[in-house]
Amino acid sequence: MTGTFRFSFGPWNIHEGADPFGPMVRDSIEFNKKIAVYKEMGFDGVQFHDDDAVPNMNDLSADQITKEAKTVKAKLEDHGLTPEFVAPRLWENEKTIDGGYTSNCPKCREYALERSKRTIDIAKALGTKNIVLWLAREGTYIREAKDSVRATEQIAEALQMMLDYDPEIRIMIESKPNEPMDHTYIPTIGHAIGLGLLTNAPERVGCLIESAHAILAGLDPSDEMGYSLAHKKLWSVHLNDQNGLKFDQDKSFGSVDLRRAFNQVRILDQHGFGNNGEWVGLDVKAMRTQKAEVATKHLSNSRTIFLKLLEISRSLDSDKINAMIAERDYEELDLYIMQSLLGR
Ligand code: 3MF
Ligand code: MG
Repeated sequence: MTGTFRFSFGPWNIHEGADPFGPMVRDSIEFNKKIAVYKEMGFDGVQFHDDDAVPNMNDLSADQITKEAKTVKAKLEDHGLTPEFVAPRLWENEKTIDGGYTSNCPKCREYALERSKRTIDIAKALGTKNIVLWLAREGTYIREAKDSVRATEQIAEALQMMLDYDPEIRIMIESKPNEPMDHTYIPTIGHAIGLGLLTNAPERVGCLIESAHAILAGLDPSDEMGYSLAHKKLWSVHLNDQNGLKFDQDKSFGSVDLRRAFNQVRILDQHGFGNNGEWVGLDVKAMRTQKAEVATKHLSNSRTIFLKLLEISRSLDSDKINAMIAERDYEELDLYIMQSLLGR
């Protein structure tokens, strides 16, 4: 089996280069200008946070939000772009200081649920059934602040509310072990898949794997992908790279560990990722040092690296590999893979 690969990214991946220790170093680029560069770089899909589509949504009524989102849909159509998913941004507003669905404040939890409904309205208006939940602040800085049983139930209840609100949508959980929280409640893809089982429609709950998030959990991203592929739950990915256990770096795909990237491409290809319309999302950040005119290279480079690794993966001699496996000569297999990555 081979996969089918179409590429997507979110407008936040073309950014101003601010970090926690310094301000913006590049001017903001308006949404219209951003969507004009997708096709040129070989991307056909756009990922959204709810407020990437409707920036001032907290000041608008539900009807106004839908109306606004429809104008965005028209802009996408002008450029021949497809919306991949919409994700509620539940980590910036003051009402999400203590979390969204697991906040200890009932009014804040209500805000998170209402905002999630508006996200679904936006997805509907844009023309996608995919909702992504990165559960950014659903966790603790100190354990005693929340009850982990109740918190898990609250997240599952939020999923159920969304599944009931629109019977067409499906939800992809994006796990991440830490940052901004010390510990999150959904740190790995196994947790994400398990969460679906607490709803009455697990077939509508899948996952999105981000390479760096798996690495931050001390796991190999390709094995996380394998686990979710075996469950038929891998509905999207955020490919990138990560230099050890630091903050979430979102480095260009393959730029730290080429072999780790190769194994992600290989597992996706060998198990037909994309054949049901799944997208290869890239969640990468430009280096702060990058000048404005060339601050999209991290995206096009990541795609190029993916396609090169795909070529290498497809060029491997599977009879040769099978013979080495049958002989249990994994040293020889190791060299064969390394030589292939080195261009022999
Ligand atoms: C956080 C992330 C986010 C999510 C995005 C969609 C900026 O570590 O990776 O990307 O992927 O919010 O859920
Ligand atoms: Mg991400």
